[in-house]
Amino acid sequence: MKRQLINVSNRLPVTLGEEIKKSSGGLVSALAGLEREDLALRWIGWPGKAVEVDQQSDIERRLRQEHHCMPVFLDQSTAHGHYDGLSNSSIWPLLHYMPTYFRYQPEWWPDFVAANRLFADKVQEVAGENDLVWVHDYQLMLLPRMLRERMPNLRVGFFWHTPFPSYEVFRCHPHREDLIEGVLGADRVGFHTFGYLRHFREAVVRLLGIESEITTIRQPTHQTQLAVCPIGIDARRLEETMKGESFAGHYQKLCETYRDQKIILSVERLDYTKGILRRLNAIDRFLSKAPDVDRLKFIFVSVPSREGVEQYQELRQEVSRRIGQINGRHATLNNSPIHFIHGTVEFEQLCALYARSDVGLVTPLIDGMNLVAKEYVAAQSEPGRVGTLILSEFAGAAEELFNALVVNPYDPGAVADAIGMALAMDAREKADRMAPMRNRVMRMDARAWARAFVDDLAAIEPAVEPARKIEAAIDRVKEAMNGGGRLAMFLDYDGTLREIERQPSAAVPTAEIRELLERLAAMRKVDLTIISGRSEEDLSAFVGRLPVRLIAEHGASIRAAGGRSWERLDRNISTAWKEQILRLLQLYEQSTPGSRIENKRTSLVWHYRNADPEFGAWKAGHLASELAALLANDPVHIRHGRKIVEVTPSGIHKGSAIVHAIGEVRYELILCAGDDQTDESMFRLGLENLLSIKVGDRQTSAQYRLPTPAAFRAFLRRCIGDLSINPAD
Ligand code: GDG
Repeated sequence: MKRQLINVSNRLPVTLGEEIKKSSGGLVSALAGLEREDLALRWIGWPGKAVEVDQQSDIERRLRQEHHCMPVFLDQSTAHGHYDGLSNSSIWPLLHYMPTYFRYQPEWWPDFVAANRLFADKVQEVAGENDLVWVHDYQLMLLPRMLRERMPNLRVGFFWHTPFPSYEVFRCHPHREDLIEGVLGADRVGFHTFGYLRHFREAVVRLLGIESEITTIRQPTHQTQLAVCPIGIDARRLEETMKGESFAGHYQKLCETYRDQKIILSVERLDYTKGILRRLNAIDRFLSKAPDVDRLKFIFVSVPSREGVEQYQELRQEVSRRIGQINGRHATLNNSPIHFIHGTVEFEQLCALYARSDVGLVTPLIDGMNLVAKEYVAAQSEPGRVGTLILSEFAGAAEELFNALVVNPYDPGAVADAIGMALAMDAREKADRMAPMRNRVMRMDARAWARAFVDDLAAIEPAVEPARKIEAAIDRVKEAMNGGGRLAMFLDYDGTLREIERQPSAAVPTAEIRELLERLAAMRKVDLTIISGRSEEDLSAFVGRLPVRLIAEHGASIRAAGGRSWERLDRNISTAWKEQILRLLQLYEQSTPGSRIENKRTSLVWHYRNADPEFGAWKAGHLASELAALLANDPVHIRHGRKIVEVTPSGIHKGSAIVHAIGEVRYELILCAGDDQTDESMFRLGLENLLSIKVGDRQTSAQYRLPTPAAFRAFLRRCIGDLSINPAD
């Protein structure tokens, strides 16, 4: 069977009526170009209006058969809370740096979750394990994570059509963590510009505390790749339209109507991000000084948008009021300078407008990309009749269209001057500016964009290691348990048995962990040891009451199962360096808010988990090099681990503590499990009956890997015959 490319966007590209009409947006053509022999295209989305329950199955059948579309039916109230509410009143304004437009009602959140869940149900119904899923935009931010939880092998891409703002703005959202975590379920996340990518990564680091490289975010279950892939226009459709008769007719008509006039064109959805009111101020200013207003026509095509959201209704009224005012002020007997269309025009008419206009005036206050700017450029195909593009520096498109007259839309004087310059520009300069832009826009079109994204998504290896492999480990443990010999278990605590907490003192064992350890400890043939970098006090407090052996401070002390006193394994080891190093760490603690020192018997640790993540990491790098220089001749080991820098005597490590603990006992199997660098000394012991398990995603010499502490606990349960949980979960 063909592999499917399942494209999921909030809105299906169809209009429901007597007939079902397929819309012809850029995304539709871009993806149609991908339909190859090996890829079958499917669409999932909301069909645009609430459908009566008794009509749903008929509409669904027709959508599937005629258009390969799978509808997600939402009742009116869920659709309102999801779309008008959470998506467009709370997330959209923040993505566009406009917290003053932010509105939030707690009852919208359950609608948002429910709608995303219904989308996930539909994907699950349609998708096979080997398929590709491409999710679009902020309305579906929770969907990638839901899909990963349900179908871990599915390859999921996510594309942001909007900007992604600075963390300082995004953090205003009450559900910021859920939203970001939702997106991180994807294998690949695409942005129009590097600026948006950089902001997104920063939000991940600061909100979720995940350390990441610039374009890779490692998570226990998979990696998310971040990529810059600016969207393009449907160049082929535009070119073909401009060859057609309908276009020629409209073009001719425009030339006649505006025979002696210069046209300055703006096209957009009526949205506060598009900068319409500020643009009108600039036009007002320009007209006040313009020598011949009769020769000028500003045409606005303002497409009605999100009319269910209050601020859009207010904007519409304000725009009409301002236009009336400006036209009143500058109209002459023969002309009123602004022609305002509140509606859509046919694509042929739009192309004719682009081609006939002398200036394309595109001045959003902020815009993910802005395809109108690119379409305007593409329509300047006749060498003798080329217009000029004025483009806001805050549109993503400005990064590619830098030969335009780039303006600051907040500066009415600068925009007014740019209009003057554009109208006065000589033909040569217009052509010189336009040619390289048009070349790029025609080549890097929507098809090229979609192909690049999908090819890279398809090349990603399935995220989860085959469950089969861990089954082999379970079999080995079970075999050892059923055999005649004994079994030793050396289990690290934080990050292995127990999830990491921001405050180390909060990581007390849960009831589930206590019960699990008790069951293991009660097994006659099993010798259980908890082996940790924690102090004797911490370990005693956390698991000291259980009948298990404890090894503290990475192997510096050991306490027998049920024992009370600790045996010190560090008798001949010097800690004379501690005093001087403590003074140094105190300086770092003082200058790095949120960091703190842990003074253990044999070692010193500087923790920076609660410091600013970037500043903390930077200071930690400095500290590690300073320590390396200071302690070059001391028998210590300096470790820059997970949000810590630690100095320990070099003779002490978990591996040697295990050798000590085992002593003369002959074990059938020795199981070691851990999550960080200090656990590698156990994994590298080289004993032939060793079974080693790494929890988490970093490099390791362990034989097996599990993604999370929860998966490790499930593994232990399986080993002792509790079949209720799957370790691959
Ligand atoms: C979002 C992001 C990002 C407009 N009026 C008519 C009409 N249009 C078409 C244009 C263009 C599209 O609508 C508008 O696209 P934009 O990119 O300008 O803006 P948004 O709708 O805000 O889109 C944006 C985009 O997603 C893609 O990632 O660039 O930043 O906000 O294609 O041609 N089409 C017709 N009649 C009209 O009256 N036929």
